[in-house]
Amino acid sequence: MSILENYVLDNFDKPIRECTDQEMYKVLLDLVRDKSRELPTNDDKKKKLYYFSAEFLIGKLLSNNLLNLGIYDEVNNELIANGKNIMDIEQAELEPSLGNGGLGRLAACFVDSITTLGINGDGVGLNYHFGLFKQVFKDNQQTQLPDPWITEESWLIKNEKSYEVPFNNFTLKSTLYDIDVLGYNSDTRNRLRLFDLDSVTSDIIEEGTIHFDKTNIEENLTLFLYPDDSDREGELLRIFQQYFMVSNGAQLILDEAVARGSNLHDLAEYAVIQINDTHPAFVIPEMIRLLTQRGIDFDEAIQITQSLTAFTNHTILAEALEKWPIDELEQVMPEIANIIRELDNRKKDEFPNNHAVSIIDEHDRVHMAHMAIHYGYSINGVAALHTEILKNSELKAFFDIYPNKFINKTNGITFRRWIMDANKELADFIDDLISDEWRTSANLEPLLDFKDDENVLTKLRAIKFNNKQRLSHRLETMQNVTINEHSIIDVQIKRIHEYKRQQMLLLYIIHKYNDIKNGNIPKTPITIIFGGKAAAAYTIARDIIHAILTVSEIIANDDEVNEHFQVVMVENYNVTHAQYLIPATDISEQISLASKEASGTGNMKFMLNGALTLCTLDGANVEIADLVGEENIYIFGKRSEEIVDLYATNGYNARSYYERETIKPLVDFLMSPKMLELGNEDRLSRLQYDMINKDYFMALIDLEEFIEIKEKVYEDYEDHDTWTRKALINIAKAGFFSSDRTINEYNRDIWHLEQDIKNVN
Ligand code: 26Y
Repeated sequence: MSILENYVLDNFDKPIRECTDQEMYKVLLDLVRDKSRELPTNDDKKKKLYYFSAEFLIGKLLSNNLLNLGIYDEVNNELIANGKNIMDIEQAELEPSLGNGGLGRLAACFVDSITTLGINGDGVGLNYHFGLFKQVFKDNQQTQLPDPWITEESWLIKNEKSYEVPFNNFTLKSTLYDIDVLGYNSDTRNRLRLFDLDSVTSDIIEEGTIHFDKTNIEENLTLFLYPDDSDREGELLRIFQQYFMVSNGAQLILDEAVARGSNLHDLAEYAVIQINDTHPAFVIPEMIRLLTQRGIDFDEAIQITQSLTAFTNHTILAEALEKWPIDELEQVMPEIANIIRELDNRKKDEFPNNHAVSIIDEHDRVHMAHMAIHYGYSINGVAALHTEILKNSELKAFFDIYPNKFINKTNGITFRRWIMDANKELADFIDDLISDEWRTSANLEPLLDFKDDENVLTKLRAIKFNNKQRLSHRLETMQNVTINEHSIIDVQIKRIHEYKRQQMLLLYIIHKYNDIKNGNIPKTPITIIFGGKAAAAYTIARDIIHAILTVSEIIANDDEVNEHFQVVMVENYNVTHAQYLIPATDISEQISLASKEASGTGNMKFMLNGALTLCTLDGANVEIADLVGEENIYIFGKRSEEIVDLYATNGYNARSYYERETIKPLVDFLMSPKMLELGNEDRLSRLQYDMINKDYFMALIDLEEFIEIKEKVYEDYEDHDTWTRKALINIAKAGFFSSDRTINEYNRDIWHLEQDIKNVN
């Protein structure tokens, strides 16, 4: 009997051919879940990693899990033989958007690699009923709706474990859900451990909005990822969530460690905690509290906790570094507030007069990162440049006292999702050229042998074209926009943030539009695609979305221009969209203000799929440039030292750039009659005012260079062979960015766990 028939008959008593896509989805889910369950966990290994994260942006799991189980082709062939298409079946799976962006997607790539390498390690987080909001465009503006993902047919498996979390005045009892995490061809599995609360209900959400009573903790605790925290109630809810997550996680660790033989004094031989940015940093005082409750004295509890906790920093942006008012902690969890006070006192005694390293500052705010650095044994940045900036400026005061705690771990991406699943045709072609060994080693360098092989370059172009067609088809069905699959596809997809400078690309678009109106027709049509959500409370970011959508409408309506130039903003950008967009892309926009993007991981995904990078020397772009060489990448803009210096000396004046004759008309276009006819005056005038008078992330400083290099990039595209050769070199050099390499390094330098698979490049 074939792999599917049994399941189909058991469930529906009819042949595959007669099942709906929804029914087939249920069948495949059952099949994958059963196959996963057959795999043992890694619990026979003594020491275990707990990757604590507020976000796991896992994306859809079906085809990824089929691939990791090694049965994708078998299943796919049987579906095809029965007139089914796996892509259609996948539409039935709802994407769990349990993350914002980079940090959450990194956590998802990491658990895949941890399992692939045969490391004992689970992810610990919360089971949000709604992930990040669903973005819907209305009148050229972003609106936010709840985005449900939990249905009858889901990957969640209820676990019997439950813990009590003591808040001030009341206690909440958790429910644990697990999602199995599979590795590539791995004979063991790990799990995501997602804590939840049975009393949480979507009934308290105001119909058609993401608003709800923020004080009703029992009913709202795990409802949303990052509820709006612009008021005190919202901040308190975030603290409730964080403490609920870490208290459950810490109790789980103690439970499991004791079951494996720990006497708690030796806990660090059984467990290591990696905290993904500061959101889970309350695990430090909570672990101390739990250990003392179990009879360990306070000093030793601190020592034990310190010896098993490591911290990753993902940002230098001040507004993203969490600082909670101590009185709010007092209100939610007084015991934890007291422990933090004690931890702070000890450091104030140890480092008198060194205010820069205080945990509690003079405004009575708790600096979560400071606590994590003092009371953890390791702190890492996420790209070489980022770690240097932490050491030399942002966290210099800490580097001076703990030089040995600082280490770099350049981010990576899982090749399973980002090429094998997202770009099957390219993956298969690579197999033909260099054998499939790269699928486990991530070594793509043998591709370099083909850089002058015209047949190979031609085939690469054909694959790119097919991916453009696939994208075009998807955008047509999802958003009713038609893109030209023969055009240059130029893409910026990421959260909308001023430092990422979507507004700079927008100004370029205005320049290009004017240029085409003036008769300079591009040789090949150009399609610029944006995707990304703005935080609901981030006004300027929402203004930027509005301006992009409005400009894109002007261009679409203009018959002199629309054959040659198109601007599209993908609605509700998420992991699934990314899997279609990235393989179709020619130009990867990585244009953050130097020093501000800690690493970026989209940049790595694009490179792996044969896009050329147009970038500033920021985050991991620096390492990409080192690997591919400057002739295979487009670099522009001010360098990070200069920018750091400009901030230190207050040396940037937006208006002086605005006054330039190349720039002024572009910024003023925002308030032109054409824009005002279709757009919202408040939003457009606020954006224009901000660009002229504040421009805190210096969109104007690099604009002239940006315009110049963009013209060069489009020009270079016309030499198809040279372009594709560069693309091939990019693919060949992408191996370093496999998250298997990253995890191998974490394990070698920070975690020190048993590891089954060692041959990573
Ligand atoms: C404080 C809270 C509202 C908050 C929530 C989410 C703060 C930050 C974040 C998310 C940060 C994030 O995604 N950072 C990104 O992490 C990636 C993985 O390391 C990096 O590649 C990327 O440069 C960085 O912006």
